[in-house]
This record gives sequence, C-alpha cells and structure tokens, in this order.
Amino acid sequence: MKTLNVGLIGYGFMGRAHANAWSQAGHFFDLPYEPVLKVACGRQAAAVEAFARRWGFESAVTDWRELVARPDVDLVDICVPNDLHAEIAIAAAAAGKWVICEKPLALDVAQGEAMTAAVEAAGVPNLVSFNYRRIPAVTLARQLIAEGRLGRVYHYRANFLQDWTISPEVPQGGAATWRLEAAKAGSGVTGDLLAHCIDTALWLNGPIASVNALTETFVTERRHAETGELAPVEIDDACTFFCRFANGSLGNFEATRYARGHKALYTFEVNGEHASLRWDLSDLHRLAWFEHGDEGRVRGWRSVHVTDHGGQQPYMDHWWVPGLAVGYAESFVHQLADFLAAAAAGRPCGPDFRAALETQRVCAAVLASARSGRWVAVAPG
Ligand code: SOE
Repeated sequence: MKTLNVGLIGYGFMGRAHANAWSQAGHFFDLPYEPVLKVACGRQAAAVEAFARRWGFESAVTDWRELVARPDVDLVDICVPNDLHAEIAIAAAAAGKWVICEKPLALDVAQGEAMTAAVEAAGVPNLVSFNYRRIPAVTLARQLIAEGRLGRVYHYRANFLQDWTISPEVPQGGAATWRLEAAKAGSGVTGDLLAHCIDTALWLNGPIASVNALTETFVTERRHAETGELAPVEIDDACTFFCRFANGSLGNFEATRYARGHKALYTFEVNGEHASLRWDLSDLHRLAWFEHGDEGRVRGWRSVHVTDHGGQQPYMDHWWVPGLAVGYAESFVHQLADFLAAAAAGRPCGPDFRAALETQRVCAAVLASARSGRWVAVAPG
C-alpha cells in the first residue's frame, strides 16, 4: 500500500483530535493509503517534542515553513488558530501538498477565496474539518433528507450553546483563549460555533439566500492572556439570525457562550411536509425522527439509536458490535477515512475548501447584517 506522510501543525485541542484520528483510522477502516505520522509542528520545542512522542510522530519542528518545505511530507494538516490558516494552506498547496484545514476556513471571505484558488490551482485534495457532518446520526439525517423522506422542507433551526466566557476574568488571546481575540479568530461565536451549524445546514438543506442577524458582546473589555493589558473585546459573544434558504424554507440559528449550564449543546431540527428530524450533540448517537405517515395510534417521535450494523446506519459496520456507540473523536476518524477514499478515487471530499468558502460567505453576511441591522443577501459564489 502507498504511504501518505502526514505533517501536522498545532498540538492543542484540534491537534490531539487529528493526531488521534490519524492513529486510529487504519485500525477501523480499509484505507487506500497508509498514513505515516512524519512530523508534528508547534512553537514550543519541548511541548511539540512531547506531543510527537505521545502520538508517535517521527519528528518535531517549531517552524511550519520547515514542515511545508520538507519533501518527505505529502499532506499538511492545519490545526492552528484561524489567523494562520490562509498563509499555511496557500504555501502547502503551492508546494503540492494535500491540505486538511481546521474550521472555519479563514478569517474572512477574501482569505477563503485565495485559499480555495490555491488548492484548486495546485489540484491537490483538500478538506475543511467540519467534523459534525460525520457523526453517524447526522450523516443518517442527510441520507433521509436526500432520499426525499421529509418532502418539502419548511423549517430549519439550529443552536450551538456554551457558557465558558461568562466570567469577565476569562482573558482574550494566548494559547487557550485565542478564540476571544478578533485578530486571531476573525469573529466570535459566528465563525467558531455558527460555522458548524451553517456547514451542516448547507449540507442538509441547501444554500442560504439571505440573512438577518443580531450580535452582542456582553463583556466589552478583557485582559490579554500574554500582555496582561486590558483591551476592548472585538468578537461577537452571541449571535442569532434568521434566514431564507434557496429552497424556500425558513431558518433560525443561535450561538452563544453565555448560556449558563450548556457546555457544547449543538442541536438542529428540520421540519418537512411528511417528517421531521432532530439531533442533539449531548446525545449524539441518537436521531429523533417523526413520520406523519405512521399508523395514527402509534405515531410519535422515535429515538433512533444509530449504532446498528448491516450497512443500514452510516459508519457503524466499522466499529464494535450493534448497540455500542461511538462519539466525538470518531467523527474525525470518519472524516479521514472518507477523505482518503475520495482522494484515491480522484473525487473531491466534502466539505472541501470551496464548500467551506460558502459557509464563510454566510458568516460574512450574518456579521454584515448584524452591523447594518438589515437583511443581507449571501454573496454569490
Ligand atoms: C469552542 O469552544 C469549540 O471548541 C469550537 O472551536 C469547536 O469547533 C466546537 O466543536 C466545540 O467548541
């Protein structure tokens, strides 16, 4: 089997999720390539060396340019803060490497366009890590909608609720809290959380035509984790928007880091003419399903435990025995298995950079609408 030498940049939360997926994918899926953990990269030498040892990378470097320039690296996996995505992805594509990039694609649409142009000009396989698509229950939702089981869709609603920034003592900037610094993150909950909801929505329900949004920044000054200086907060702490999809359905989306009691509650519900479905990240292996055509006496919401074998439920044949669930980490394994199979077949794997650029465009329209207080059309791709 052909080997695929992986260079992974970033050893934080996402670096661990991706390193785990690279290690596990071949144990559970018949991959067309054998991933080799060639080199890990991070700014702190001791930390990246420890990371490389723990996850089995052959080497460690502290400069991403060195990793991208190495002839023995085939694929660059970008798991660093958002402000570095564009520069690294464009350099990697120019060097002919395959590119996987953490979400959101970029700080803004202009960067996303340059990144998309770079991977497309280089003709390299590319993927953006919107991992929730590959939770089996979410993939099943997509299959049911694509089969037309819901009929005409009327409503799509999604929430992503957290509570970790309520205290004004939480700093901005730095390794753990860069998501609160606009220069590093691009935006707040819109790019970090709603981007997930939008990616899933575009996949399940098609393009979003126009949006009307409201954002709020509840804590307006925070200390910087590195300098200690008090500085204005320039990200959105909460965002809520409604929208029209191109298929005529109405959408309702909300994300916040101020929903006390919710750590990462991602939910969506789709209501169609014949059926409805609902999914909840805190019960991620279940899909709630309501079918109007059921016999009236027993009609009601079913709670489908998406863990069965026999090719019926996505991905599950690759795991344990029927009834035993998989979770968050495995969505990254599924992502790699799909990406490598598609690359071997010469097919794109969604969401590629172009698909993630559409999510970036919706995020930009949401932020523009919040600024202007008006409806904003999503810019055409
Ligand atoms: C933020 O807390 C965060 O970690 C996001 O950055 C991830 O994309 C999301 O999956 C969970 O929440």
